[in-house]
Amino acid sequence: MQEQQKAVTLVGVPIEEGSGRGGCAMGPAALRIAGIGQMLQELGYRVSDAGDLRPGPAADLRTNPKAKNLPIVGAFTRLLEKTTFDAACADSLPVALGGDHSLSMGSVSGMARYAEQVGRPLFVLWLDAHADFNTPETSPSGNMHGMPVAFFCGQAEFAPILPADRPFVDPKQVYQVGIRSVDEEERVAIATNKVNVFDMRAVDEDGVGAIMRRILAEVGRNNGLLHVSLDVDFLDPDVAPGVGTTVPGGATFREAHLIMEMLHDSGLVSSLDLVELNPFLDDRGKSARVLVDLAASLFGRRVLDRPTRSA
Ligand code: NNH
Ligand code: MN
Ligand code: MN
Ligand code: MN
Repeated sequence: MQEQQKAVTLVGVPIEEGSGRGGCAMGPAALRIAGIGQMLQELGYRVSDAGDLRPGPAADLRTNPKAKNLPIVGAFTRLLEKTTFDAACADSLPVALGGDHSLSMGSVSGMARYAEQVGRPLFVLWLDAHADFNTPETSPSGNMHGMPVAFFCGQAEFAPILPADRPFVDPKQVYQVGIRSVDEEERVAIATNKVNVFDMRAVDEDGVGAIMRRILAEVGRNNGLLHVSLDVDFLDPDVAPGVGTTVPGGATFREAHLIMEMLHDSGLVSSLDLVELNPFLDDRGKSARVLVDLAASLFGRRVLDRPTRSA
């Protein structure tokens, strides 16, 4: 394998203003303490650390009760969009260490710009209890961590955070797995826009192995890039309690690992977000360690060598 020469760029994104509560800003520090960088080095990657992004609020963006903390969320979006794009252009796989899920407005938009430049379609795997397809108009909370998918799909009416003529992600190229909490109008929006949703019932009925084989076959067939966005609340709260929006009935430790192992074997992953970790709510670093462990599987740690199963 070529894995030895592969490069990864860690980007700390200490944003919590998209989530409506404090704590996620400590996420990048917790992931570093849990050994994210060392783990990647041990797996043979060249790791560069872009440090933590620290933008000030954007002066041109107005505060808006329907999109809370827009000036700082927008500033993070702009900076992370550029940082992600630059890393991908330098052939280094960007890993955003969150930070709340509003950061995916930036990371995915940066990857969409990169995908357009290299002429490949961008697919997104959204591992989350929530669909995050609200807009300022539909959101019951005004919290922007519930809006990133609508934003990078070009569906949300936002103030001009990024250029209006930027590349968007086709909602039909968004795959959501683990969903079990969707707001009323959001339900309509994901159906209308034909987002591919595998809710927890689908996981129970079909199993994550079958679901992932379908998704990866589709991405592979299209020579796509695959951005993976992992929200801590995708996992069952027993597995990962360190998150503000726990929803019972989430993915098990083994289901999550299988997804990561299959992602690695596919060779399709172009970029990763680890988001919504709230160390203030965690149980002695448990959730931070689970995230690093899952990332290790995604980056190639395995128990035994085995032939790759075909779809
Ligand atoms: N759907 C709710 C909202 O938009 C909750 C979103 N919270 C999340 N998303 N944690 O992953 O406010
Ligand atoms: Mn989310
Ligand atoms: Mn969530
Ligand atoms: Mn790999």
